[in-house]
Amino acid sequence: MQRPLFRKGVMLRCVSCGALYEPDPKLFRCPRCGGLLEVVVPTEGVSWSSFRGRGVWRYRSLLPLADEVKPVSLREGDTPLIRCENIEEYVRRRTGRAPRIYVKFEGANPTGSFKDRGMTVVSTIARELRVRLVAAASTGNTASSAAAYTARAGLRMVLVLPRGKVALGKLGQSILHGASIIEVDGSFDDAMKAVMEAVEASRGAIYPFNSFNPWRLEGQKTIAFEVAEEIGVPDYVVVPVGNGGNISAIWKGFNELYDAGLVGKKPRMIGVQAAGAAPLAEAFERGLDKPLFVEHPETIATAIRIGKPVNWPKAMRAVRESGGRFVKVSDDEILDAMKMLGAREGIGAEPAGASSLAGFLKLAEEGYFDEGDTVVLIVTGHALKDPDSMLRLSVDRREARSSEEAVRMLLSMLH
Ligand code: AN7
Repeated sequence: MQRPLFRKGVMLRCVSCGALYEPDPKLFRCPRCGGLLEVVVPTEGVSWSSFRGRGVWRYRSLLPLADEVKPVSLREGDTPLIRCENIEEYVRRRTGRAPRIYVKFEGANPTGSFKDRGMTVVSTIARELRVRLVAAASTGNTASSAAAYTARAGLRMVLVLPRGKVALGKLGQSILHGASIIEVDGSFDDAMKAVMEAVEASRGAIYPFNSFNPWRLEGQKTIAFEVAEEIGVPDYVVVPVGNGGNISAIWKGFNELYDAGLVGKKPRMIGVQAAGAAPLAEAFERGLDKPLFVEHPETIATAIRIGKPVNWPKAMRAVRESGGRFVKVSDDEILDAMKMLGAREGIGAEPAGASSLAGFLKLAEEGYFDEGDTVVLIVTGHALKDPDSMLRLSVDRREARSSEEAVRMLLSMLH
């Protein structure tokens, strides 16, 4: 007999019609209505003392995999939660109010983004299932992470990328970790469509690592667990949104802590989108409950250059249920936030990662936050992912024709 893959009591639930199913690692759509599925994990008997070790697998008692299954892991998670007093001071001077600001620095994960939290779970499942081929569409970070984890698991990986639109570091990582790469002329949404169709046509032989695979989001929900364990439940969590998987995973994490009786409140979730790729933020601002898909999304934050977010029902629910909101930010606001994190706090964010600060600053200027509120900004990816965006920032930068001239320049800088 094969050993069980999942913990006892784990189920799949359709987020549209509520139908419940036995946990099938290859079921990605509700057979009844076609809706997205979410994993239901039993929370009875889970206590703070049931968490052991470090990183994502510390929270194993709330993860769906059976205890006997050995994880494919790079020691992901356990990322720093950094108080940002310099930005607090800036906000206090600009607005007269000083919320407490923390950055959850997901750039500190093994491949430099939050994706690693999900990939440790799905690559473990794929290895247990001995799948023939793993596929993922990506704006870059899913690719980097999936390539690394499948390499470690001994699985074959093929990435479908929008040609010419993936940041340099991410493309380099994908090559480094030995994945096959298909570069498609089109957007991320075209790449995603290709992966979904191929998964369907292969009848389960191709296993998808994109976030419509609900098992991946189980790893990502540990962001909530780490924040709550370190500082309790904040008033607001600000999350960059592309496909909408991460914001819904974090919301799910806080709900599970609440259901387990480990915390007594939930945060408001704020989703940030780039103005040129804002199907959810635009819809929210107009009071619609369906996204306004964008055919040709464009933003410097290539990680979230996504016009048709597959997880939109989950993302919309996270924001509405929590009493939060969506907000959109311009590319200039994103670059300013990236510079502020880098030059005032020493935190290196890629543009999409800095968009959480950009969204926060925009709302802070509108008086959205109160004195004493605690706000956690999720900085989703590392600056080194996207060297070109760093080189666009301005700084005092001079050329010296000789070392003597460099000496004169150095000494002149004392004044
Ligand atoms: C740095 O890699 O979609 O809302 O294909 O890389 O869960 O999609 C990346 C997404 C935010 C958005 N910040 O998260 C991909 C991809 C960074 C990201 C997001 C992404 P979701």
